[in-house]
Amino acid sequence: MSILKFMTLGRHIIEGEEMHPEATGELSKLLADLSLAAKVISLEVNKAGLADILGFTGDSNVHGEQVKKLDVYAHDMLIRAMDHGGHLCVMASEEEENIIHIPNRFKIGKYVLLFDPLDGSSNIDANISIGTIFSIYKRITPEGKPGTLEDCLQQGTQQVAAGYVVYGSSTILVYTAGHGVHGFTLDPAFGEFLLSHEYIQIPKKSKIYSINEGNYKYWHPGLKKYIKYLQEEDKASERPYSSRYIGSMVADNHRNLLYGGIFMYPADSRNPKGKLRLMYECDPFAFIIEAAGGRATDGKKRILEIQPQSLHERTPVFMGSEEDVKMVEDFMAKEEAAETK
Ligand code: AHM
Ligand code: MG
Repeated sequence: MSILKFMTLGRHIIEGEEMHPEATGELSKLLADLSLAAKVISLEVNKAGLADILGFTGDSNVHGEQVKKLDVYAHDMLIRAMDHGGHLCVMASEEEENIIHIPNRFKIGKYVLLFDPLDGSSNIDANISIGTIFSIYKRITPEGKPGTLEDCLQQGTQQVAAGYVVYGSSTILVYTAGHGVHGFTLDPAFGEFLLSHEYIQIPKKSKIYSINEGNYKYWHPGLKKYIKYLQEEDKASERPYSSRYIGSMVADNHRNLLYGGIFMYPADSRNPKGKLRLMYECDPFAFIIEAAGGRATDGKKRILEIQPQSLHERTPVFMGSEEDVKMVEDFMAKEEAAETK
């Protein structure tokens, strides 16, 4: 990886918005506020082994899972960084059951922010990469008033920007605002995100699959056949594939974006909707992966076209290199067709 042209994230965002004469600069400021939150969270994540911050808080989140202190920290930090900029009308976080209002004392803006403050947090104690995921929409309710649940429950196609920050061997922020997918590496000395991955394009076909194979027994028969197919030997189609599963979707998808790959969190007989959340995890990644030339579906339907019914709903997901995602869809469709005969 080389740092390109000493282009800071701030300048890149402004130049991107300048390509649209109608732009007000508000989105740029919103993204700049987000990058500040990312820097602060990154600092805290890097100190996790030193500070007395590891371990459970003892609380559970809205999904009944135990919450680690860093999740809470990241959630609070994002709210603190974003609630007073004057650009947002409402927020929602994976860590909070209801929508998050902008306090009365601050200006109400026209954008909506949804985020997963720290995804993959079960990995924190083992020093494995984790990440922040965000998604930005324009409000659909009248301006000037507080935003509502309706503003949050929009189809993923309506996103105006989405991104993620991966806290790994370095901290990288990747975003798209409609003109390509770009990655910026945080220089810890300057405290600046510098352009390191310009116009990321995901390879159309890959040699990597990411799925929790421990759940094999519970999968759709078509998915079982697909995974077995990937494990067979065939030079022409570059099989067997490699299996890579970090258990942290930000890290798995980041690698797949760069090298090619398919990431799957399917429905199974125990969890008919899968595990991952449509609004905080799947929609933003679907937006980024499609913008990079990839594909993201629930096995049948485009993730971005799913109409959310509730804030924390889940969806099965297959995303990454286009040909690989199409192939798993074909395997499952064929199996279903055979079953209905
Ligand atoms: P989280 O939001 O509670 O951190 O869970 C999401 C994470 C994803 O990052 C990851 O892909 C998945 O859960 C792993 O789940 P599993 O351990 O069931 O394979
Ligand atoms: Mg999550």
